[in-house]
Amino acid sequence: MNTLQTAKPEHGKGLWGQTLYLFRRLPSTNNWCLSNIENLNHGDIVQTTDQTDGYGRFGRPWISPKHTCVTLSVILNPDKLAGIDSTRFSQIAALAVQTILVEFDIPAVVKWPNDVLVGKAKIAGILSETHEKSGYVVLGIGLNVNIPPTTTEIMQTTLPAVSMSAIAKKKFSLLSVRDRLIARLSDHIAAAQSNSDHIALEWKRNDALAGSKLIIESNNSVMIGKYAGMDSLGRLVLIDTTGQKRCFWSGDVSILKHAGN
Ligand code: BT5
Repeated sequence: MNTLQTAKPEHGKGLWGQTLYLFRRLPSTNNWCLSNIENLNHGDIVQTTDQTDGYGRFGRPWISPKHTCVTLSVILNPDKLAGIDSTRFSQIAALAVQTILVEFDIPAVVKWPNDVLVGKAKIAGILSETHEKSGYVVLGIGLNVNIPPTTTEIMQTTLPAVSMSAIAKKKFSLLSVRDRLIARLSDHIAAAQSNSDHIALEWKRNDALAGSKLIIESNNSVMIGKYAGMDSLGRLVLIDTTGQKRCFWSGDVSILKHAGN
């Protein structure tokens, strides 16, 4: 039974000096937080280094071979984050991951709605879920740190997957990657609160989709068009084949043609 008592609390290591609870093993940090939200506070973080049944959007599996990934969930109370719409939390998390990767000399970019890529390969995924009764948001982050490129589970993902160690040809300390990620998450949240354009500007500077022709699947329909950026609400904007502007709140995007191809 994984209760808070079975976790190692690291006081001061969460967001804004809150507590980080480190579990030896959990099926899913997001799922655990959603089931135990009453014991958690704004800024607390739940982490495991052995996530056995992680998931992404629409219940897709999220693979994290043990002791090789940062897998954690951050608890956010939207009422305490004036100035940021909670629909933007996952974009802030993607920017925080992208920022630390660049700091580690890994040329990462963000891909709408919730991915971080290096080249065409996915290195991190973000999943934001809202606990209905409390309104708290559980912001899950999975980052591939030391996964060897030959790991079979990771070779079976639909998009190619990659890890920090595979790119940099060296291993990273999971703890220092995690601590830096939490620090940058706090920085991006503060910047988004003080400047309503922060997310859009940072996204534009690091956008994997810039200039490309796309196919988007959303709500059981498929559309092709030219990417026209992310708007100030966080929606993907597409110019369809008739020249009409279309905006999407959610969906799965594939690049048909890169800029310059
Ligand atoms: C995501 O979903 O990318 C969100 C992933 C969120 C994972 C975190 S880990 C901590 C927290 N606890 C959880 O249980 N979840 C969160 P989506 O956009 O639906 O992408 C899922 C797809 O990514 C899968 O269908 C695979 O093709 C691919 N995938 C799975 N594991 C991967 C990995 N380690 N690296 C790259 N791609 C992966």
